[in-house]
Amino acid sequence: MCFMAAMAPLRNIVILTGAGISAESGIDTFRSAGGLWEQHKVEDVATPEGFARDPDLVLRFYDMRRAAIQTKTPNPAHEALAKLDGAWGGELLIVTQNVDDLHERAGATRVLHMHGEHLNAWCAACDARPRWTEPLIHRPPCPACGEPALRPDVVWFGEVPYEMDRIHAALREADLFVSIGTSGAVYPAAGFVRNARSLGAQTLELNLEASQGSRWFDETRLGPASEVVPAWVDELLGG
Ligand code: BV8
Repeated sequence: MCFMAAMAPLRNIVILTGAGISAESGIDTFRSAGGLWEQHKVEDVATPEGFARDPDLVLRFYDMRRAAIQTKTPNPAHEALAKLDGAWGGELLIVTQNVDDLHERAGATRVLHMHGEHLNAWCAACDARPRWTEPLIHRPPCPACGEPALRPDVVWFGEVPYEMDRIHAALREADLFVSIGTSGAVYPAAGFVRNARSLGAQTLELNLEASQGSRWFDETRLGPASEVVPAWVDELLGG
C-alpha cells in the first residue's frame, strides 16, 4: 500500500542514511557478509578503549578506509537525494551515519554527519578538526598546533554523536522521516524512527532487506538503493 498519495501536504523531511546507500559505490557496509566489522572486532577498532589499546591498528583501519573512499564515486541514490535537496522548497535534512563524502560529491548541501567524517582529522591536543585526506599512521603534526595528536574525526562506540540537538529539532518539525540503507542496529540513530512517529511524522524505509526497525515504519520498500531511491524521489517531485 502506498501511503504517499494519501499524505497531508509535505513540508519538512528528515532522511537518515546508512552504509547501504554507499554499498553500490563499492564501499563496504558493516554487517553484510564480509563487511567491515567481520574483518575487525568492533571493540578493537571503533572505541576509544580500542584506540588507547592499539592506536596503530585503529589508525591503519581508518587510513585504509579514508584512502578507499577517495577512489569511489556517488551512485544514483546519492544523486537522487542531491536532486531532491536542490529542488525541495521545504525543510530537508540528510542525517548520515556514513563517514564518506558521497552525499556532498553528488551535490547535496543539507547534510549532517552524525558520526563524523573520514576526511576530517581531530586533534586531541587542541581540538582542531582539519580537513584530512592522508594517512595518520605516521603521526603527522596537527596543522593548528603542531602536536602529533591527530585521530580520525569519527564517533566511536561510547562517544556522543554530533549535533544531536539539531537532529532532534529537525525530527520535531518533520512531516516525513525516511530511512535509507541502514540496519537499525546502532543507537541513537536507530531510535529516530520512533521519535519521528511519536511526533506525528509519516515514516518510510528504503532498504535492500528488512531491518531491525522495519516494524516501526508506515511503509518499507525493498530493493537496491540505486533503484528504490531515485524512484521515490521522482514520485515525490512528480507528485
Ligand atoms: C552513544 C562511525 C551516548 C565509525 C559508527 C544497548 C542498547 C542500546 C544502545 C546501546 C547499548 N549498548 C551500547 C549502546 C550505545 C551504542 C550502540 O548503539 N550500540 C549497539 C551496537 C547496540 N551507541 C553508541 O555508542 C553511540 N553513542 O550512544 O552515546 C549518547 C547518545 C545520544 C545522546 C547522548 C549520548 C555512538 C555509535 C556510533 C558508532 N560509530 N560509525 C565508523 O564508521 O568506523 S557505527 C556504524 O554502524 C555506522 O555509523 C552506523 O551508525 C552503524 C550501523 O551501520 P549501518 O549504516 O546501518 O550499516 P550496516 O552494515 O549495519 O547495515 C547496512 C544496511 O544497508 C543493511 O540493512 C543492508 O540490508 C542495507 N543495504 C546493503 N546494501 C544495500 C542496502 N540497502 C540498499 N541498497 C543496497 N545496495
